Formats: sequence, structure tokens, C-alpha cells
Amino acid sequence: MNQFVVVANRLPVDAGPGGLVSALQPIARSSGGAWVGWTGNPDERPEPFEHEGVHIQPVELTGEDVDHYYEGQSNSTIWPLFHDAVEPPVHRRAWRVAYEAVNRRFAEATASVAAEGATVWVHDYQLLLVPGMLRRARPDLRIGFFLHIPFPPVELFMQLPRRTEFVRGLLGADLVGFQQPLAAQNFMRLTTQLLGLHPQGERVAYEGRTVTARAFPISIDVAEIEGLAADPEVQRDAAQLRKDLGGDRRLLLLGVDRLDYTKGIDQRIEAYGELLADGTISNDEAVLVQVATPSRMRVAQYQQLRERVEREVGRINGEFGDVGRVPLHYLFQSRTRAELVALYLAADIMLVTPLRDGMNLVAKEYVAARRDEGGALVLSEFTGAASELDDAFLVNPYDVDDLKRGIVAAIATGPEELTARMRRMRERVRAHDVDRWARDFLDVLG
Ligand code: ADQ
Repeated sequence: MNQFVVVANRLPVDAGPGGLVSALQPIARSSGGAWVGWTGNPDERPEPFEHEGVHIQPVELTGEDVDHYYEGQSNSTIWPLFHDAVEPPVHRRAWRVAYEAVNRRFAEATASVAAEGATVWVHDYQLLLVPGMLRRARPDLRIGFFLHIPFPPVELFMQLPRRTEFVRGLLGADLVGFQQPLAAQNFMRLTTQLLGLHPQGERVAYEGRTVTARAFPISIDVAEIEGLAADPEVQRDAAQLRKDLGGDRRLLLLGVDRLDYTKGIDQRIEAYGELLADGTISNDEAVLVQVATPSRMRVAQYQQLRERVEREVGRINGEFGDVGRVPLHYLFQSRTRAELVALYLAADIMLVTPLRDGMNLVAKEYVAARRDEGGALVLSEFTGAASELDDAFLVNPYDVDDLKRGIVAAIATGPEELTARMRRMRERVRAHDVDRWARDFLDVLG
């Protein structure tokens, strides 16, 4: 039995070192903890095992669960709805049924490994019903929930079929964490609208308990990124990338994202194409490198995005490229963290322009990597990161003219001011890394 249990859609094995895993793994290890999640492969349920000092409790998903719970309700209903409906959410009864069944499976697996009075931390939009289910089965537990994506405005949330059950699900937690204060406020307003509750600031009384909703902006493993950025081999790779991709060109612009319609990749590429077309930027002086990790490729909207982006890349390179020199390198690939840091070091201008993003860790990774205080960040105001990184060149990604203005402003700004901006952004990120985020959340959860 475990005193601390992390519950997330995915297990911390084979997932590659990500911020969440590196933040929670040490806490889970030192507190004799467990992690409940899916391996990522359908129809597979290995026996529980130990991994780096943490008890791993796998939850099985059938192929149909992957279709309905994961790609359906999670990624085709909740994901788009919670991101301002930038793509139309799809609603299907069978997906909701599967989502509830899988959430119940997660809650039961958690109840079976949590010690009396244990602390349980549930993560993200795939598991919105788990806190409520767990509360009913195990009223002795201390339950925290953190939402990694935005929480939508009340009017949008109201479109969600069985919306009240999702609110009740979250209210099963003692502490509900969001990326931004506005998200916590949206949630509190819904408790009034749907359940007639009376929140007082961050707290609301519900079924004889007090539930707290508050913002805990997530961050990155700063030491890991800084370590890679200081590695001479990574620095050599950065110089080589600069030569291979840029040649003698003065400016290297970079985008790094999962290929997702929330990330504003097509708008960014469109803006770059217009800058080439109107002669503001020329293929002789600048190059854009866009790395896009394949993601959710079985979902139709993601296939369509891929086609749109690839068509536009082809058009721009066809129109503005030369033999042996193209203005846009598009890499539909995942990269190791060392390779990403080398790219961050090689980039004069980092373009992070999502239409909506809970936080956006790429922006923080870029800042952390720039120990040299070089580089410039063009950042969408619709990311959580924008509240902390207001020394970036902030843009409205829906407005191609504003995107172009932001890019041009970053290019035109002198090195002294760029250094001053980067220094302030680095101070912020270094003082708020992912360890601090996890400790803050767990301290409040108590
Ligand atoms: P994501 O939507 O996945 O995360 P983000 O915060 O940018 O977005 O994190 C992506 C991670 O994947 C970063 O660590 C990045 O380095 C990595 N990555 C991106 N492209 C890659 C590539 N080509 N190769 C290898 N790695 C790549 C969700 C929410 C965000 C929130 C995070 C954490 O959507 O808003 O910031 O969770 O809460």
C-alpha cells in the first residue's frame, strides 16, 4: 500500500523523460509511491512492477477503449472544446460511455494501491471523473487534481453533454489545480451555474467538504535543460545545425511543436510566407525550421492539419526557394531532448504561436536553454506562458499582420535590449521550475 499515488493516462515508462515524470518520479520514489496509468499499447496489461523505486500499476485499455475513450471523448470532444473550440468538438454517446468506464477502471486501480489516508494526485483531461469516483470509494484519501490544458469559459463548457457530471467529478478533489487564475475562476462560476454552489474566492463548500480551486502554472526541469545547453557536444551540434540549415544566412527562426491544430503552425507558416512574398525577409538572409512531432495521427483533424501544413510548406519552398537553398525546413519528426536544445541554441528567433495553450513548455525550454542570454521569443498571448514571459514579443496568432509585426520587431530589436529581455525571462523560469510547481501544489493539498 502506498502513501502517495500519481494517476495519469500514461505510465512514466517508455514515455521519454518529460517534465511531469522528472518532477513526480523523485517525489513518488521518496514517499514510497505508486503510479497508475496505461502503457500506451492497447490490449496489454502487464503485472504490476517496480520502476526506479516506484510501484507501477498498469491499467488496461482495449483497442475499442483507445478509439472511444482516448481518441474519441478525450481528444475529439474535450481537447478541442477546452481549447476555444478552434476545431469543432465531436460528441458521441458511445465515447462518453467508454470514458466513464475507463475512468472507473482508473479509480478502482487507484483505490487498490492507496494506503489509508494516502495522498492521490490525478492528472489531466482524460481523467476528469476520477476524483469523484475515488471520493465515493475512499473518503479517507486526500485527493488533488491538476488540469494541464485550459479550462474553457462558462459559455463553451455549457455545450459539453453531461456537463454537470464533469463538474461533480472534479469536485471530488480537495484541490483542483489549473494553469491560470482565469481557468480556476471559470470552474468556480460553473459550480454556481450548474450546482447552485456559493464559492468564496478560491474555496467552495460541497457535500460537507471544502474544495479549493487555484492556479499552479507548470514549469520545466530547468537544471536538465541548462545541463544540456552547457554540454560541449550539444553546443557543437548547435553550431553544425546553424551551418547545415542556415549556411551563411544571418537569421534562423525555429518552431517546435506537437503537430496539433491548437499550436498555430499553419498561421505561423502563412505569416512567414507573406514576409517572403512582400520582401520583408529574403531567402538569402533567413531560414525557418519547423519541427513537428507526429501526434494523434489516427484522428481525422490531425491528418487534415498535416496535409494543410505540408501543402503550404511545399508552396512556399517552391515559390521562394533556390536550388540548394530553401526558406523553410519542415521536419515531421520527434527529436531527443539534446537535439531540441541544440536547435534552441541555434535559433535567433523562437516562434511559439498557439491559438490556445494551457502553458507551453517549449517557450520555457527555449528560455532555459539560452544561458548565453541570446535569442528572442515571439510568443502567443493565448498561452499560459505569456502571463509569466511578458518580455517576449507577444502576438495575437489569429491576426497574420500582428504575427508578422511580432517577427519583424524581434528581428529589428538590438542585441542589448534582447539580452535584457532574455535575462528577465530567465530569472522568472529559473525561480519557478517544475519541482517548485509540484511542491507548491502538494503543500496546498496538505
Ligand atoms: P503539450 O500540448 O504537449 O502539453 P508543451 O507544453 O509545449 O505542449 O510540451 C511539449 C513537450 O514535448 C515539450 O517538453 C517539448 O520539448 C516536447 N516536444 C515538442 N516537440 C517535440 C519534438 N519534435 N521532439 C521531441 N520533443 C518535442 C500539454 C499542454 C501544455 C502544457 C503541458 C504541460 O497542452 O499547454 O504546457 O501539457 O502541462
